[in-house]
Amino acid sequence: MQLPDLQSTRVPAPAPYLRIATEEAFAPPGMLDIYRRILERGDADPGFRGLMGFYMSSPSERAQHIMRCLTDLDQLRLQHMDACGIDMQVLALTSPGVQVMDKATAVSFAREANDHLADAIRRHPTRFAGMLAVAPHDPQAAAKEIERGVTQLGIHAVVINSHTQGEYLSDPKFWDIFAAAEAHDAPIYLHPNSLPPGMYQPFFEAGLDGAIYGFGVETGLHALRIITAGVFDRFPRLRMVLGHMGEALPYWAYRLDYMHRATVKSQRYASMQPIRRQPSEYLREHFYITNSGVAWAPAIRFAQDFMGSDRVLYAMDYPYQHAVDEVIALDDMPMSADDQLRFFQTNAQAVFKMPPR
Ligand code: 1DF
Ligand code: MN
Repeated sequence: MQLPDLQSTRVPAPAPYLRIATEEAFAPPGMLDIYRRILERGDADPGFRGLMGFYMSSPSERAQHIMRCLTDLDQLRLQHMDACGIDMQVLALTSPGVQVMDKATAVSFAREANDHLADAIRRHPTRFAGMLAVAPHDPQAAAKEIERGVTQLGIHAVVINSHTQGEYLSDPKFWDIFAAAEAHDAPIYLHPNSLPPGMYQPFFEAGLDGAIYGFGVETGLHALRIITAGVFDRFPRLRMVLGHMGEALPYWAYRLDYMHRATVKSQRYASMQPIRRQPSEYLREHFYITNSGVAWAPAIRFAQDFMGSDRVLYAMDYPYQHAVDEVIALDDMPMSADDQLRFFQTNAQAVFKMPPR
């Protein structure tokens, strides 16, 4: 089994599908100003300092490139998309978005960011779609922003960057957010965040806290907490999206089901009560997954087998994984034309409710 060749500099050929990338990051300059103030205060959690503190100050080529790309929603980004053969990006406020801000700032900046995003989509309606930023630490305000975003801005999905200051959406105090997402049929993309203080050190000391591993572990944990807390029994029409190959959860499915059954039966934890279905059934029926960061056909094929090919979507993770070679590798996947059309185009159009173009 071969890993894709990451050295080639070919250009993607025209394809019989639109390439729609579904986990693409941006940062309004005003958000970076707020981040700078948080970082200067000196009391930011180590995960945030290690992540955005790094990108905002490192002279490395990668960091400088990422910062330049994040703030642009016009020429530079469209140029990069064209060079990679990307027809459309589904944009999300870069992690951690507003979730690291104090509650009042987060609520007001989420609105500002969503207006900024809606403006970019209006300027380039055939190139951009998006997800709404919300402040989970004010669940009522987040619910209202989902309503405003869907009904007034025409943005039909929500992004939440995993934990909010160490707290998880499995806590019922956040469930107004799920109620609003369900009522407006807006899928929630559960995107990674830097690790919360209680998880950070053992990952950080080995250099494994970031996108290499820590992000996926923490976001997968979050999705599992939502499943085992019974969120989908309470909100039967709620849909979610996970990146990075479902943060590896499809690969875990058998063991999750077995051990969940055994744990519930032995009444080992007050926090793990019976739920209606097996964890893998919620995964398959309530989640979509994207391949962000994993341009590797065998993993994608396994995900399609497990989830169904109508639930696996393409994502690049621009600008953090800005790689034209990966687009070419994915064009070349041994896959039926129907499944490849679903993967690159039609699943994204359905999940993010894109207008016909
Ligand atoms: C990184 C990766 C940073 C992802 C991200 O947001 C991010 C990274 C600050 O490589 O440091 O969204 N990612 O989704 O893999
Ligand atoms: Mn990402």
